[in-house]
Amino acid sequence: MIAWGLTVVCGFNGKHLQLGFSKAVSMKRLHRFILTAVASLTAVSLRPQMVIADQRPNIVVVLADDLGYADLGAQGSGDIPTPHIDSIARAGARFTQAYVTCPICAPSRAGLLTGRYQQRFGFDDNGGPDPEANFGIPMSEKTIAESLKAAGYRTGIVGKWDVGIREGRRPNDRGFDEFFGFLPGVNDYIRRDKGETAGLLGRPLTNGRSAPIYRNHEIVDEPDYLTDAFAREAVRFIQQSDDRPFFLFLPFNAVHNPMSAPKAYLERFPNLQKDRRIYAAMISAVDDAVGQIMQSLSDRALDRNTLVIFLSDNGGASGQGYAASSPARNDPLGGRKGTFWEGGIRVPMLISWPAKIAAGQTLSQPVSSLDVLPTSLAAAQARHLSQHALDGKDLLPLLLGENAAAPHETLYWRYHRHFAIRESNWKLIALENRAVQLFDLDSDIGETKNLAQAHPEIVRHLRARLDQWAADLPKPAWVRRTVDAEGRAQYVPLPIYEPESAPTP
Ligand SMILES: [Ca+2]
Repeated sequence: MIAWGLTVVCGFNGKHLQLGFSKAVSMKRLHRFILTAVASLTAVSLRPQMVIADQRPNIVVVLADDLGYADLGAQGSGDIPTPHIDSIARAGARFTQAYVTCPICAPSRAGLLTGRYQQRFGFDDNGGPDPEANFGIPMSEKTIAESLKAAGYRTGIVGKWDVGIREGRRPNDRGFDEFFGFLPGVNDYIRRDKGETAGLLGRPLTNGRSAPIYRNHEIVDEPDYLTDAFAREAVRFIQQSDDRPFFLFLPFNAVHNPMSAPKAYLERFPNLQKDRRIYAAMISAVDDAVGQIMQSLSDRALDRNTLVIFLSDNGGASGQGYAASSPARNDPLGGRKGTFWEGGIRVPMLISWPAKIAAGQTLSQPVSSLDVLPTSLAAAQARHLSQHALDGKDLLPLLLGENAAAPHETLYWRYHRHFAIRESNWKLIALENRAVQLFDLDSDIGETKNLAQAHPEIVRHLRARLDQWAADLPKPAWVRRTVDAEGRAQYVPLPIYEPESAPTP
């Protein structure tokens, strides 16, 4: 690959803006050009065309599913080593207070992909088992992939889509050039007939619920353990990179139910009990996948100029009711997936970009999955196609050490008629038909002491902020339903409703 040209670097408020346009000229293309010129016996003055090397970074966003807050080496896990995922933190920054916008999968992913609170477009809930007409990110919203594609990026997604089933709402319809993965929120990790030979342990889904694996619009046969298959396809996407920078979104379904892992990963954890062992093996497979991706970037000398973001779509699903089989750990946080306590919405978040971001940072400013889009677009110097105001913030000033101020004054959550809000050290949770709860996260990260009665003025202030935020929101565009044995639609409650979910007042 030969690139002639120059890079234009200019200051923007003393910041990091780099303008790059262009295309590198491949040897193949140059060779073809020379042959054509000679063959035509035309006198050609071979003069390198003046082009400008594209300095924009590649962007890789890795999203784990239901990962426990404590279940990475970088987060202090003592029994699940994750050296490859940890390497992102070592090479860049680890956020200790990163939030997602919902404690369940699909709404959280919709917020990340649009940079806007998903409630602004009625995406409050997961979809049901059927491809409901309304389910998905509406076309009135623009995704991160649509904007990066418009800016000249090659875009790919490998993994669990979960934000639209029907035609018109699928990855190839929403800005992704290439899609490998499945559409709904849950899937088996291995084809059932392959389970025995692969040494699969754990709990496959019931018959008939496995979702097809797609390569773009075609259903393909996938014999490998799904996390391994996603690693393979992510590496393939990187290896096929061309003159353009790329955006690779890698939303794993690991470590979501059903808990299952092949022997090769299970054997790494001989001393763990069964459920924790399977869960650890599933994380270890994700860690291997991240390792393969980082190696692939390194092999192509792309590692320094690639922005890598790792986070989970919600907290670990450990405990009673919702996903009892998941032995995730969210400590020291209280609550779990499906709740507004920190264990449901605070997630590990790691960001590296060795060419720009200093290594080894630990940042405690509250940030959000909403920030992935504006941060990525800022790094890519790309304009967002949406006409709507973003809720996410560009984290580059914070990551580059230019501005240590917390990017968000307030963070909000809504799930149907349940709400939460965080402002400075205060967190208020207002669940329907339940007494309001107020926690001081600085002194009580586990949310064990309800201070609502001790600080009525703070409760009033936060309620007013919540009301103000919620006033403009539409109603949820659909309600998640399932069908009972007699074919009747039934609402699927989340544990956010369960009285036992409540921490001790
Ligand atoms: Ca999830």
